[in-house]
Amino acid sequence: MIKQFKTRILVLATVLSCTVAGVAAAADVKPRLIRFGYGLNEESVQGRAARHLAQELEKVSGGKLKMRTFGSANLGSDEQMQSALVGGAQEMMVGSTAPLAGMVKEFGVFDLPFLFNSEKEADAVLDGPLGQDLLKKLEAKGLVGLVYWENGFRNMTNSKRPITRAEDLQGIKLRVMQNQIALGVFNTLGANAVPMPFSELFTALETRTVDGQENPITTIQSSKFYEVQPYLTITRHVYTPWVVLASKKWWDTLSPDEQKLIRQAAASSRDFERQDSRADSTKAMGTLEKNGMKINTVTPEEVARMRQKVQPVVDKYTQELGPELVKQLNDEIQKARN
Ligand code: TK8
Repeated sequence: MIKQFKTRILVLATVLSCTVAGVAAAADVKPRLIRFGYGLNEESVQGRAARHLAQELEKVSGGKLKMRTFGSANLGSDEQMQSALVGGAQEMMVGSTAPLAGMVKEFGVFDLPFLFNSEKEADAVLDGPLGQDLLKKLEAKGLVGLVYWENGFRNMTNSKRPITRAEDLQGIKLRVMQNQIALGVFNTLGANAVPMPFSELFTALETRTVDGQENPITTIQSSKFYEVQPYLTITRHVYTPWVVLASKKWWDTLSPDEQKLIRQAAASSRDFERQDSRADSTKAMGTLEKNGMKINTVTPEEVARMRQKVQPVVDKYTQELGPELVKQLNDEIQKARN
């Protein structure tokens, strides 16, 4: 009888402690305000995922961890926010991998063109050993890399002409993301590549400071590039991830419980964002058509030609990034492909 009673108490205690841990009530969690910055506007996939992250964090922390989100680069461009995080002036952000290559050069692998064939391959590499190792490298530079969101396969837009072959890029001033690989790739394809932060891009297109740019369909739609760019060419030349980052300086002041809850909410935002991005991509394409964009797709033969054309750039940067790293990347892609 007594023994049975004891067992019951034990079971009850276990159930209780599990529940409490889940709600973080007994955990070491202090009320905090977290500033989270991103570059696209509030109606973008980034905006929706940022709000999801804020809600999730509030939920798992029982309302203690509050996140305030700032879209449209209101806290600065990706590079400016990266610096603010390193210095501890801002807690969190999401941004592209391309400008991160300035801190951890290996992030440049994602600017090598024509690597991934599908989102599934990208997910496998990013959530697998290579992607996770790259995130760990950020810590020495003052950043904590939490999860990858999908920015996506990039396509070209411009105000001059449809791009049916690489030669059509001749004389087109094309804004590219800010690293050497992107610059090398687009100059080699024949464009005049101009590196520029995303936050300055719409105005640059509107004033014809540049003729074109390249980004995923979802961004072309949410940033309303169709208002200033009549031509869209589907090239899917590169897949860019976004990385959710925290300031290491700030992160180190958090309790292990707080860090765990933030990681948990970040993982939920990753799953939400990828699903949303993929669903939105199809919808966005319709919106671009309705808004009068002239859309063409480069043929597989032309993609093969472009690939050949940029091979010297790929070879050069494979040496600089590390041939073992690029081999690992290709191996992981092959594994996901089969
Ligand atoms: C937004 C950028 C954007 C990226 C770019 O801050 O720079 O073109 O694709 O998503 O990170």
